[in-house]
Amino acid sequence: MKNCRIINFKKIGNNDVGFLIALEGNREVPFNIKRVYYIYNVPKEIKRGLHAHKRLEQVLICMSGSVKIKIDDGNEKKIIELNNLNKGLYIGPAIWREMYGFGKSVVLLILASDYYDENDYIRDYEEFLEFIKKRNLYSS
Ligand code: T46
Repeated sequence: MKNCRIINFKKIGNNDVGFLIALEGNREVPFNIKRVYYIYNVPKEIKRGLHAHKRLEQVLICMSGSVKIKIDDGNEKKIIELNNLNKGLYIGPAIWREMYGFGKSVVLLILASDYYDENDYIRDYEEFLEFIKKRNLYSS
């Protein structure tokens, strides 16, 4: 899907001494990192996300346990399971996302390209589809 992809991070180390993963902005992470936040202690039955961003780019990394992310570009939908410390899910602008299948042991870390701005959110699915339509018109 355009605007979403798995990034494989390089692990440094081995089973004898353990591993280290280093993430740098504009290198492993394809943008300048302005904000880091994490989501944890989410009950199993709860769905989070249910929105898209107009401009924000993010990389999601599951630091503990496993979580499912449904991504939707208005055309195609995909479900990705994040359960590996050396994989990140890049989500670009104009992608509807839903995170589910948490559990109390899950810690989801997010690296974001910008500061928190509620005006960048599209929290209504119909509005998201309209946004995509307009965006496609201007980009073609
Ligand atoms: C996203 C997914 C993956 C802040 O005050 N600062 C922040 O940096 C963030 C991210 C949120 N908030 C406030 C806004 C809401 O009052 O925290 C509350 C919960 O946010 P929200 O319902 O948007 O959380 P999620 O888990 O549904 O979505 C979050 C991010 O907001 C979103 O950008 O892509 O994680």
